[in-house]
Amino acid sequence: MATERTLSIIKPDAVAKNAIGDIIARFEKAGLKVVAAKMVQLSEEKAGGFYAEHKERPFFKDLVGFMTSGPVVVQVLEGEGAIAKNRDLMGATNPKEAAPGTIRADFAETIDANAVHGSDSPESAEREISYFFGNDEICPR
Ligand code: RTP
Ligand code: MG
Repeated sequence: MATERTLSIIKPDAVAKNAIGDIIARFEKAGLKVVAAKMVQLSEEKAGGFYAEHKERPFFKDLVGFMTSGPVVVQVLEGEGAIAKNRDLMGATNPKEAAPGTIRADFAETIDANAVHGSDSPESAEREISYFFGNDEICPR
């Protein structure tokens, strides 16, 4: 499998729980490398643009409200099959359906505040990484 990059966001609920380190440890233990990282307070515009694909969904307003409710940690993860590997580590969107031992099962309770985001395809990963990081902010390792 090819080396890939994916965008990960540690969402406001997990930051508020002081779980940043525990979550990043899971990525590193699974062989993913952090090649870019920053903490940011998203504006409504930035959060809405990030989730533009969901603009017409009933949950869009709540989603933007949640993502702007506190700071997030945005990272680029690199590794073999990084996109699928990160999604496996995250677990299902709804924490109640997430497999035991996944990040969402262990750090989240509701579908609205579900601890982490991860790109869902190579196309999303490319768009999402460039939405947050310039090339000079990514450190190949
Ligand atoms: P994410 O984009 O945040 O990594 O989550 P995901 O791929 O697992 O789920 P997605 O379908 O992209 O939805 C984005 C976020 O919107 C919220 N959501 N709420 N109430 C609902 O039915 C519903 N569906 C989605 C979730 O917080 C989800 O993470
Ligand atoms: Mg998604």
